[in-house]
Amino acid sequence: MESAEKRKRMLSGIKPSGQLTLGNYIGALRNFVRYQDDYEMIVFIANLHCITVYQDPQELKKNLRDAVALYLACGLDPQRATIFLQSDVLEHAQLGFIMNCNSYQGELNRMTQYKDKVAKGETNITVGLYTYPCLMAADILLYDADYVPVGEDQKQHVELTRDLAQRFNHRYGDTFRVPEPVVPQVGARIMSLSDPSKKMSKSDKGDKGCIYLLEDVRSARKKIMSAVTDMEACVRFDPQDQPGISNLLTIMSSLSGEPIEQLVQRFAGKGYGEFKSAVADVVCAQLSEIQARYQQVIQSGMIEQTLQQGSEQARRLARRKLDKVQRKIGMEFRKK
Ligand code: ATP
Ligand code: LTN
Repeated sequence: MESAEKRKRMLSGIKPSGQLTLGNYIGALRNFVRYQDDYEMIVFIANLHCITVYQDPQELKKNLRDAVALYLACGLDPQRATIFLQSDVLEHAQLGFIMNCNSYQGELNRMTQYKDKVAKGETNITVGLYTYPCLMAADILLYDADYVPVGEDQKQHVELTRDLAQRFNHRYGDTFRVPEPVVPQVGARIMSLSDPSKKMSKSDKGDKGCIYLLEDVRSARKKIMSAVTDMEACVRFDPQDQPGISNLLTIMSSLSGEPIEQLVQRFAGKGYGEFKSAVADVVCAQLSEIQARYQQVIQSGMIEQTLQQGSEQARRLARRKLDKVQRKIGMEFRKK
């Protein structure tokens, strides 16, 4: 039965720039699944965002398919959530350009992801990567999202989206809903197992620090057992002085639901080997469950059907919003 009160809308996306990781799962994906009962959920695969960095076409195709399969395997339900491929809804790119024209270079220069790449001396930064936050704003504003669940690294982009929405509304009259980021309290930034000062990242290829959702569980266990820790020999939550152990505590707590303080008590006086082994048990159990469902999804034909249905639903909403935007700007004068 339809509830009389209109549900708030939530929207998010993940770039298929590699295989999805445990960081993506804890920081984003599993929250989409949790929220789908309480919100009108729209999730997409950001395949425009991912080509801001060169992708091997064969690998990209596989990653795309796997990303959709993993959305479903992790529990997103196409009956409750709208799931689609960003490039199937052309309005994203169109509103993205309009957002480019309403953003300033100074604002984009301040985006941490871009600044970090410049600071590292990367020279082949594409124009697409530079303007990517404008496309992300378009993704969100096209659907009048109330909330955007993301990991810590994306909060700044949602804040820029808010600024752009407010600026547009001020210039052209009320057009966009101003969204709010939703960042999980635990697990918003899972760190690399091999360098706990860095975010666990799917584009760090060949890194021992990253656990992939479709990775062999034996390999995942090995990575956890050899995760970088410290010489303190004490399981304590102290991200500053014991970043490796704190990261493992965060991973375990987010997957098991057991509060960090309780885990610290449970492992008081125990060695790192025993603690790591317990973390590995929890991670491997979660991976096994996801991988079993992934196999079912891959064989079911659900992927095509989900994307077809999702893109039709999304297109309807996006078209209406884009028409409104173009009329407000004065760049369209016909009634549609
Ligand atoms: P890359 O590693 O290629 O930079 P990414 O995984 O950071 O990519 P996305 O795939 O777009 O980027 O991220 C999807 C979602 O997962 C975002 O909400 C992001 O904040 C979250 N996320 C990514 N990595 C982590 C992490 N290590 N910990 C927590 N959340 C994360
Ligand atoms: N930029 C995000 C992925 C992304 C996204 C979005 C997230 C693209 N569009 C809209 C939330 C809402 C990233 O790289 N992690």
